[in-house]
Amino acid sequence: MSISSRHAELMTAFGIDVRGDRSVHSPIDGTELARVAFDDAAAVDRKIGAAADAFKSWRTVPAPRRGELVRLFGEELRAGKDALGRLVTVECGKILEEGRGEVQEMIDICDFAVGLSRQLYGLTIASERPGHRMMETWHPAGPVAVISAFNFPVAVWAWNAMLALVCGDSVIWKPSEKTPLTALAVQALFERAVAKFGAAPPALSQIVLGDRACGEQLARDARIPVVSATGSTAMGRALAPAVAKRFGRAILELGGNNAMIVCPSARLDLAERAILFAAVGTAGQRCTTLRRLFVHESVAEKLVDRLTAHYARLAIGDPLEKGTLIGPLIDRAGFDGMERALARAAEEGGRVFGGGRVLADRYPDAWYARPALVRMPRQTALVCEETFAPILYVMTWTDFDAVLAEHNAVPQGLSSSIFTRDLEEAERFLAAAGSDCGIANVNIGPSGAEIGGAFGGEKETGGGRESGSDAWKAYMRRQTTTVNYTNELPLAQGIAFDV
Ligand code: UN1
Repeated sequence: MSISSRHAELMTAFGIDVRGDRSVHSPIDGTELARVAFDDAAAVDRKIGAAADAFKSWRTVPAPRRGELVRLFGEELRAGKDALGRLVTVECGKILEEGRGEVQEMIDICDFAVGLSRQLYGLTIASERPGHRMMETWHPAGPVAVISAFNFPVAVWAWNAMLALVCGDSVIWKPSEKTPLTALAVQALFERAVAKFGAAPPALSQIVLGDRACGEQLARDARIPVVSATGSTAMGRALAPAVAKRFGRAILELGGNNAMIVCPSARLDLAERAILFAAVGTAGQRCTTLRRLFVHESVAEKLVDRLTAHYARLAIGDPLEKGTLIGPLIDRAGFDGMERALARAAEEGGRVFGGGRVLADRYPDAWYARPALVRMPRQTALVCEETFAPILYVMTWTDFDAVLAEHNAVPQGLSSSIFTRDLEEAERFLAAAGSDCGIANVNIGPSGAEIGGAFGGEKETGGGRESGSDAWKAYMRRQTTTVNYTNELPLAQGIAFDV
């Protein structure tokens, strides 16, 4: 049975129109799942216009009422968790457990956003003028574009869109061209919530399907004040100037090159589990994937031996099958990138364990790779690059200051972690001169963040923050107001201006 007929009922369940001209393939076995139609530039333009219209009425709906729509959507997600989680697995190849986890992440951000819809706090500020009140109010910003990547095809949209919706913004979503079906399924669930809600403006949240040109069109369009983009650093480098040129706001979540420092006092059993989940989970295709491991010399042999034993028997295979821990890479380009990196690692003095294609007989049109563990003599130029594949570079250290410097000596700054039971080491890692990343964890790995915290990172990761904490502020415009309730008109700074 071909996978397309195996999963036809998923397409039907979400009412996905499969009759376009662009093929969508499952990375599980390469067969065609559906065909979708891309939006041309004129269609994208019309959708932006519709989003601008939707914004005009949505911004006047009280925020707690906007939260009610998000609450209803959260209920649709709960009801559809299994089916959507399965579609995530089928379309992007992550294991079912993680596909369902991704939908859970959407549900979590819905709950967060519902609570937020009764907050969106401003400030009152002391005025220097008598009889004056100063305050700060957060207003809806406008249509928000969300450009998302294949590896988290639905959750990352939800982090952005749920905040944007309660903030009073409309949303235009350009999913990765590799994963349009999950986006269409989410849209179907969203429309069910809209139908129950009753009074949402049409085009409140829309999808545009397209490639790079479509993303660039969104970036250029001044009707979209906020563009949130997740993907490679190269993508961000191309997109951000287009947004900046028209003074839009870009929220960027780009490459990561996340590390872990393992100290002599670390609980190695916990470190081992954290390393495995973070390095080989999602087949190394998370922006938070662990890519650099710095192990103290005194525990290096022991830990690396244990890891090597695990790497030798990792369950690689069909991500829909129970027991599989590592599914396929998204496509051939992903696999080729991994091969190239491993060849270079060997040239730069690395000892490579693992790597290479597996299951090619069973899945000639899919790209399963054995995760690789690479002992590097030092942090070479290659190690400073992000290769979006399951490659873990292992290096040893003896001096804490030196390893901290090495840790920070890469262009990316997303996530980081330390395993230690030494309070000083932990605190130094978290201090101003410690990890320079947006996320810094102690005794857990760098991936698998909860939605309650702000998510994002520094340097080439792009500086954006999404999801929890006060990330919502990026989806609103700030207004400072001073009100005079007297019969005088004193000027600030005591300026006399008598006319
Ligand atoms: C991503 O890979 O783009 O922290 C997002 C994590 C997930 C999100 C990853 N919650 O690993």
